[in-house]
Amino acid sequence: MTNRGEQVAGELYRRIEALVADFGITYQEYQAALQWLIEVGQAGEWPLVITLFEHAVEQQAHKDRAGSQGTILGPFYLPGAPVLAPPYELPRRPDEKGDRLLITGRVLSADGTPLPGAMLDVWQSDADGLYSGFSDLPAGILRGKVITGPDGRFELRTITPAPYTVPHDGPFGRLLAACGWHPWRPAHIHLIVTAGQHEPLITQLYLGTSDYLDSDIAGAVKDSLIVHPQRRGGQLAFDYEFRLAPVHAPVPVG
Ligand code: MBD
Ligand code: FE
Repeated sequence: MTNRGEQVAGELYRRIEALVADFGITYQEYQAALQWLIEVGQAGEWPLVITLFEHAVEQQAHKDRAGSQGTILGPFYLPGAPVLAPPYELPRRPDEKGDRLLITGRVLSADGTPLPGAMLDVWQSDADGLYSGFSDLPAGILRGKVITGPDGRFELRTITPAPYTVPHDGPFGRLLAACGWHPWRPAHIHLIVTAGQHEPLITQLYLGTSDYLDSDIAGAVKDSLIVHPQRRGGQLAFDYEFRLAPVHAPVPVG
């Protein structure tokens, strides 16, 4: 028996050998690929490139999990966002662009039991598709934590995010252009929902009006994650229920 590392690395090696043979890869193409790999590293774009494969791992990891579907974490999560105070509103600039958006909903256990005191850690881009901490946006903008009330309910005010282009002015963008792929993700809001005795739910909610729902460059859209905000007065609003998988305590032995 060989170990798992050898099995996986060995298979990767054989698949690349086969790819070179099948496509008749030339020395020129090999040199170009080598140069591209080096430049991805120099530009600090590996986290971005690797994110494009996260959906495959996520689907594998959670295929048998009870409760709501989740999706990928992506490269722009920052731990340590503040717990906000009610009435919950993600920190924004006074002149923040975008439609006002009210998100209401509940956090439940997979069997429907409400989960009071659950936490939603939320982050999103602004109306120009920029994330604080990874752009010139002031630190902490459009990031924060919300706690559910006694019946598992929460309300959060924010603004609608815009579709997002992954950075495409560097080596990653050159690959996209060479392949004829667009660099867009549909408009989305990221959340990690946690509660005691339950598995964290890492997810994203996608605006049903957004472009690119069928062609997300990150391959991370699922039908159950698409929401359809309705106009209510001066704002958009939608409701969503998150159902978390219980963690089963190990059966004590003896
Ligand atoms: C994003 O905002 C994102 O969520 C992912 C997965 C990849 C690039 C940018
Ligand atoms: Fe994102």
